[in-house]
Amino acid sequence: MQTQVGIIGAGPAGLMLSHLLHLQGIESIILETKSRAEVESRIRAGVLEQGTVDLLNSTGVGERMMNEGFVHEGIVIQFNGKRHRIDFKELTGGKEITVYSQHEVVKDLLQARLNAGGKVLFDVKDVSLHQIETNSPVIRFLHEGNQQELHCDFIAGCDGFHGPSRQAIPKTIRREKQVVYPFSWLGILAKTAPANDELIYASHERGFALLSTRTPDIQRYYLQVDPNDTITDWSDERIWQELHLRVETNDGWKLEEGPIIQKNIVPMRSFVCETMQYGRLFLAGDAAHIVPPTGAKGLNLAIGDIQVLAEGLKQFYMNASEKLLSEYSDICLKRIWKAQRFSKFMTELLHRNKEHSPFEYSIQLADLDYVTTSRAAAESLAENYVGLPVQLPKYEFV
Ligand code: FAS
Ligand code: PHB
Repeated sequence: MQTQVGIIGAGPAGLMLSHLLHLQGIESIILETKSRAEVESRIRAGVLEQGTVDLLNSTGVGERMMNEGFVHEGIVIQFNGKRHRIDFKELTGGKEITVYSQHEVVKDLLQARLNAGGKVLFDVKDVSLHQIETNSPVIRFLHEGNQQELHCDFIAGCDGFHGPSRQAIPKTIRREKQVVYPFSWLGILAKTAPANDELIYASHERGFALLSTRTPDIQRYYLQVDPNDTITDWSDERIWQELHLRVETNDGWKLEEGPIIQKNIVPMRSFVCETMQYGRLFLAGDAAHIVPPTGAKGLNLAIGDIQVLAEGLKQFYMNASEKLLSEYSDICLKRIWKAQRFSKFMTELLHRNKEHSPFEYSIQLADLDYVTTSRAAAESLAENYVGLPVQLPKYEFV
C-alpha cells in the first residue's frame, strides 16, 4: 500500500489533517484502531474556539455545527455562592465560543472524507512505525487478519496520548514534561434542561463543578473528585447531591436533576513532548500534549497543530520547500505552552486543592475576586479562552 501521508488515528487531529491535505490535492490514508462506531460515539470535548469554528466553516465542514451548535458570548465564574459573568464578546472585540460536541466534529469530518473518497481503515491492530529517519517511512499493521505495510513520504502521529507514534521518537531525543494534578474529573451526561444559557465554572470549598451543555435536552456536568476514585464510588444520588452543594447560589437558584445516561472519570494532567517531530514523523494533538480540560483547549490545540502541519506539507509538495516543516515543532510548541499556562491557571484558580494551607486558599479566593472585578484580568482570561491565534511564518518562494 502506498500514499503521500500516512496518518495514525481518526480523532479530530487525524481527520482534520486528511481533510486539509485533500483540499490541496495531497493523498493520505488514515489507520484507526477502533471501529467507526466507537470513534463517532466517544464523548470528549465540548467547546470550539473561534479559530476552530472558522476553519471548519472555511473548509466546508461547518454546516451542521452552525445549525446545531450553540454560540456563547461568555462564561460564568461562581464562588462564595455568587455568579460573575465574563463577557468574551465585549472583552475580546467580538470573539465567541461555540458549544458543539467533539464527537459531532469527528462525524462531520469523517463523512466529508468518505464522501470525497478518502481512505480510512478501521479496526487496525499492531501498528508500528519504521524507517522514520529516512525519506520513505513505513507503517506496519494488521487489518482484517492480514499483515500490511503502508509506504509513505510522511507519517502523522495523530494517535492520542496512548498511541505508538510518540514512542517511535528515541527516548534520547524526546523531552517529556508533566504535571499530574491531585484530582480527577467525573463527567456525566444527564437528560434534563440546560442549567444556564452559558457555561458555569463553580469553585467551591468542597471542590470544582462545571455545568456545560450538549443539546436542549442533554446536559454535560463535571465534578472534581479524588484521583483514586472509581465510578463505582459515585452513585447517581451522590453525584446530584454533590452538584447541588457546589453549584446552588445564595439567591436560591436550584439545579434541576434528570436521568444520568453516561458517566466516567478522567485523570487530570498537563503533558508536553518536546520535540514533536523526528525525521519524517510529525506528532499532532494528544500524541504530543495533554492539557487539563478546565481551559477547554485539548481539541482546539490539536486543530492548531494540524493547521501548521498541513501548511508545511503543502509547501513541501507545491514549492519543494521543507522550511516550515523543519520549524513545525517550534512553531506549535510556542502556542502549546501558552495554552498549557492558561489551562494550569484555570485549573488552579477553580479547583480545591486539599493540600493547600489556609493562606494558599485565601490567595485562591483573592485570585477569583481579582479576575471577576478587574477588566485587565478578565481581558486576559477572555483572550486565552476564545483562543490565541495560530501564527504561521510568511515565506517568499522564488
Ligand atoms: P484523540 O485521542 O481524540 O484521537 C486519537 C485517535 O487515535 C483515536 O481515535 C484512537 O482510537 C486512535 N489510536 C490510538 N492508538 C492507535 C493505534 N495504535 N493505531 C491506530 N489508531 C490509534 N478536551 C477538551 O477540550 N474538553 C474536554 O472536556 C475534554 N474531555 C476529555 C475526556 C477524555 C476521556 C479524554 C481522553 C480527553 C478529553 N479532552 C477534552 C481532550 C480531547 O478532546 C483531546 O484533546 C482530543 O481528543 C485530541 O484529539 P486527537 O489528538 O485527535 O486525539
Ligand atoms: C464540555 O462541554 O465538555 C466542556 C466545556 C468546557 C470545559 C471542559 C469541557 O472547560
